[in-house]
Amino acid sequence: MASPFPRILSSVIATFSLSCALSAATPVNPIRLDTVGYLPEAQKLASVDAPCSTFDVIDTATGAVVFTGKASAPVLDRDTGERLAHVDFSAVTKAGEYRVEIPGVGSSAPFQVSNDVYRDPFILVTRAMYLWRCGTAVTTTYEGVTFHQDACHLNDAWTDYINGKHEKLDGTGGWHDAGDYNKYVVNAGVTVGSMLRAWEDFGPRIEKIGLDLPESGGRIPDYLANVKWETDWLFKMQAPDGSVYHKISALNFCPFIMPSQESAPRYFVPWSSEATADFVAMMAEMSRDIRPYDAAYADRCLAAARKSYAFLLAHPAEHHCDQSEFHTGEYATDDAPIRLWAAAELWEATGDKAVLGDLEARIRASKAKVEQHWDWGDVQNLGYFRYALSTRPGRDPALLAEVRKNIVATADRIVATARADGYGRPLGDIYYWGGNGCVARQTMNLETAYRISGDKAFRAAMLDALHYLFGRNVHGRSYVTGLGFEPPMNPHDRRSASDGIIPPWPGYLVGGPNPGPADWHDDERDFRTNEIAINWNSALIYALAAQLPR
Ligand code: 9MR
Ligand code: ZN
Repeated sequence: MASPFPRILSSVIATFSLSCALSAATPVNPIRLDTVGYLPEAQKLASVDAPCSTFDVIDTATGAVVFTGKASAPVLDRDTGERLAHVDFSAVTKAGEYRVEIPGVGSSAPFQVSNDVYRDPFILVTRAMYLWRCGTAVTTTYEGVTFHQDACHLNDAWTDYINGKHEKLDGTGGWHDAGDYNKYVVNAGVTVGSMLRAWEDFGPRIEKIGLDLPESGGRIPDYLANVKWETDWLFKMQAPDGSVYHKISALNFCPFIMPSQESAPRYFVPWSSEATADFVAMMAEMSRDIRPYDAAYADRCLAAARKSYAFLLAHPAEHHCDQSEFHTGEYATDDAPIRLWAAAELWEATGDKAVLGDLEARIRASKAKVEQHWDWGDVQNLGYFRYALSTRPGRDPALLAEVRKNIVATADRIVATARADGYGRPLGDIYYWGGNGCVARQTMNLETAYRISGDKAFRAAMLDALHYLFGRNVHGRSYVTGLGFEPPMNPHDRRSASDGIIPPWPGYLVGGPNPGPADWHDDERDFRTNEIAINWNSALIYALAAQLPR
């Protein structure tokens, strides 16, 4: 990715060492646990980076010791190099607020135990998608602070790069991508896919929750209306021939200004097969999910999906677009995984035998290799999950058995990885750009495997992902703005950096440590570890939706 910062600053950021990052910051609490909290019946573990033997759990309301236990012997954590003991306070099941106290070590951050401990976080993180809206004013008040953005990018966008003429075509709406304000169809793919998958897997629980959106009170449930804001925009990204424009973007990332202040021209960027395939999948999926509430919209989505699918069949070669004049997000990748997901969603939406044939040929060609951790380029996983859990008839039983077996085997590896990690991190010792989002998205592998096998270990490991992201990590901090203990205060988010308000916009998961376990810097310049992005938030939405009360 072209850097929005001078090369020299990027290399300064990149050369922060693990030790420097650990020692330069305020001291890290050695008792690391989920600072948001735990479900009553769930396993509850803290990782302790200090010698310890016994520990107490204190009820913060009364000061009473409600549980006393013994810490495990310390174990060397391979990636951080720390010797971590575990304390297990699963026995604390009564709703309340608590902290762990260890003689000679100190006291943990407070945490909740409650049946609906992830409900408010779910609302916050889902509403954060609304706050990402482009082309409209948005406002929210959180913990007494009001955040506001005026309507932005009302001139989206110019056609210079798609037809050689300097004309305006309506490309308003949609979500900004991340800490930057551009709009990319490929990253919309995994985002809409993860959010709609949450609706399909946990809809009855989600539907009970109001999101207080401008659309609230209408005939479409809030959660779907929230996603529809993006599909409304996607229609504008489809060319008359069915190809789909890759993105709407300025030539460069803008400085830290509010979105309504960005005046640089923004352009439609030519079609790509990746964007076209993602479009097919998103529109086919939306057509199914929204049909009970708005059949006409569902029909429009399905017609658009079919049209772009036909275009893809007529253009089987991978087609990346020329982005050479653009120094913004690229989101260029192998299109085969995305074509697989597109076929899966269109088949599920229509039951069309020819589309199933295409899907199964693609699954065979891919060897049904389920990815253990994945992001915007690996949406074949969404295709496998769809294929495996569909109730439609007609699948090849041998292939179906193979896909299901691979999903379960991959989830087994995720569970083993989490168990072997000192912080229960389901991604283990792998760290890359956006790793936090991938930790959250692994919960989809686990939920799918659970639905296939019924093995409760998968459901338990889904909580490990949340615990890591909310503070059971080397920093002992929450990685989500506005939630838990010492959350990020300076995310790489242009709104947060330029609105003149101290707390950052709430409900956003930052990319996380990269390239090492401690390489996270709560510094607004550090787009490599401290940026926010729609794809990562969507994964956290899925992970939280899975834990909503029934
Ligand atoms: O999430 C993307 C990551 O996988 C890539 O390695 C990185 C570099 O290309 O780009 C990330 O996506 C960024 C996008 O290019 C522009 N908007 C912000 C995204 C999050 O950092
Ligand atoms: Zn905008």
